[in-house]
Amino acid sequence: MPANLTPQYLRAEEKYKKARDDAEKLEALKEMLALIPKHKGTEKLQADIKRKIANLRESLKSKKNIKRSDLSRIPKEGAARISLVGFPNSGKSSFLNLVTKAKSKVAPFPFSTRVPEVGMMNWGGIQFQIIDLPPLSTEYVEPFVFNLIRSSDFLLIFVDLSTLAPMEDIEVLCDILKDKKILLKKEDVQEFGDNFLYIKSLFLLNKVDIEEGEESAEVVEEFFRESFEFYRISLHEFKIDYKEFIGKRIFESLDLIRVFTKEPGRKLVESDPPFVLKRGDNVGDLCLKIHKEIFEKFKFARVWGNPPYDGIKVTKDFLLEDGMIVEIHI
Ligand SMILES: Nc1nc2c(ncn2[C@@H]2O[C@H](COP(=O)(O)OP(=O)(O)OP(=O)(O)O)[C@@H](O)[C@H]2O)c(=O)[nH]1
Ligand SMILES: [Mg+2]
Repeated sequence: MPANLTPQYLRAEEKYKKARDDAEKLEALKEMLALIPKHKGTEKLQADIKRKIANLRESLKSKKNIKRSDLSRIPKEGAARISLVGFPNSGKSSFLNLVTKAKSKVAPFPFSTRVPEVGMMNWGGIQFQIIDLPPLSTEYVEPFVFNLIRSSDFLLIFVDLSTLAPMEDIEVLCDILKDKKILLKKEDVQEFGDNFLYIKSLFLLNKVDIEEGEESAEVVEEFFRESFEFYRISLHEFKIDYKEFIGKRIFESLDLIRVFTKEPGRKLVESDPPFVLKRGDNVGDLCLKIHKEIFEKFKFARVWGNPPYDGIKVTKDFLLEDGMIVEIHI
């Protein structure tokens, strides 16, 4: 049976042949399907168009998924990666904007953050990478959110004191993470086993400015006293002390130390950022951090710092402490 294709259909088919990408092809195919004369003679052709549409939709969907999962590929920068985790509206984006130069969208409605936003927070001369994440939810949460949480050295957990039940929120939040094999309670590690990841965290009880905010914070803290560390904040009445406290807690719980280096015979350049090392690292570790060649050519170092070291001569084994100044001789 003749197909009796119309000029309009043939034009749509031409569009399909000339389409530059899958999206254009899909548009043209949909047009072709709408314009094709519907009778027995075109049944095979109709089926063919429908199959092509289905295949293209599938391929476009998987391309879109790959793109979303790419969102977790954020290169690590600074001394540590800290992710902001919490339910919608708890203040994560407000926090990022207050402690870094980033400009994440803040809104009174939930789910305003859809993709991760990154900023660098300066604390004590070092930089922490802060990632503002889309909120957690009992509904679907995109996998990149958990991938970014897993790749973090520390989590700031935001608790909204203005919700009906902040304590329940905390329980649910922990369950959502546990479901993804992420633990916030150290004591849970033994119970759940090795394929769970424990990540250090600080719980920020936000919005203490609201009526009875302090009282609510008190109750939450009392209830979870054994399990988590809390800190009360109001991002509407932000204080620089918050940043100081939070930065120090992160720094200390990650067992980091800052070590300054100076050139032999020269004064310390105050503006030079310190090297960030782990507690327990020695002068040899510092050399390796600077360059392998420095480690290999190392003769001795001089160290200033507490307990009163006034340029004492040391070897690679010398244990470093936070704030020490080191002069390496090669
Ligand atoms: N009263 C009060 N409101 C706050 C405080 N911090 C944030 N808010 C408000 O809470 C709302 C949500 O703030 P966001 O910073 O967008 O919260 P979020 O956690 O990023 O929200 P999502 O992106 O949806 O996950 C905004 O209207 C803020 O102005 C606070 O300390 N006190
Ligand atoms: Mg947000």
